[in-house]
Amino acid sequence: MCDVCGCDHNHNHNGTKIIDVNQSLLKANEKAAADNRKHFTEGGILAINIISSPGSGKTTLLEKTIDVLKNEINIGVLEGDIETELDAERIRKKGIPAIQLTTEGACHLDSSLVHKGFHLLEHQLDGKKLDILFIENVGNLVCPSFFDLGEHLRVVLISVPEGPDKPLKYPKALRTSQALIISKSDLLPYFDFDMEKIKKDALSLNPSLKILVTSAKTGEGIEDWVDYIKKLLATESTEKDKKRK
Ligand SMILES: Nc1nc2c(ncn2[C@@H]2O[C@H](COP(=O)(O)OP(=O)(O)OP(=O)(O)O)[C@@H](O)[C@H]2O)c(=O)[nH]1
Ligand SMILES: [Mg+2]
Repeated sequence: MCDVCGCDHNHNHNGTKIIDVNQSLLKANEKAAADNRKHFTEGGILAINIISSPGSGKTTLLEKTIDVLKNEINIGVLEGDIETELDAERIRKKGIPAIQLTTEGACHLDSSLVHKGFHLLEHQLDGKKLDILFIENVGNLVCPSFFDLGEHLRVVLISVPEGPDKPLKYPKALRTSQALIISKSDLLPYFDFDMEKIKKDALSLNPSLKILVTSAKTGEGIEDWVDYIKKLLATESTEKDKKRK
């Protein structure tokens, strides 16, 4: 059950109480998120939280990213889903350690689940240090926006078939992310998709948003995405070195 949007909720409730409970849950989540972030930063791990509607291409993008990066960068993955191990199995097939976090009904991950998942993942690493932790959130463009997981980077995917109106309809996802990936660009010939409009609307909500257009099918934009992550990784390491001095 989701504590934020109330999906799966019994609607016969007193609104004030629900808001009180939700605010304390969000506060508890923020504290756990700060702890996670500190832990990742101290461990030299870049944590990336990927959010989108179901089926926008999160796992496929991860598979492509792993293909490009796995020989030079140590990657671990936490997979969020309501049910099944399917996405974690896809990642493990690539030779990458992955833990499936099943939320049993909740439509988002929270920081305490990520904390637990990360410690389970550590057991699979045989003492190897991770460079990047990808966290694939539950497919949902609403609730994951409210939950900081302790990531350094939040990426939102919107795929071409979903339509260019999504930024304005789901503004919180755009406002809380640092990067937008417009995925499935190979499908542009088959949809009325106004690329200029989606970019303009997204930037009107978040002027510093990094926007990438990708296709896991043709490979368009994958190199730009990988370069973007590598630059962030280098910046994180430089910042850490500066602090050490
Ligand atoms: N044409 C095309 N199809 C894609 C692309 N990326 C993913 N798909 C397809 O879209 C479907 C969903 O992809 P997933 O990667 O499983 O999507 P997801 O966001 O991880 O889905 P959930 O985890 O269920 O939310 C699959 O059939 C993919 O093959 C792309 O770039 N182009
Ligand atoms: Mg997936």
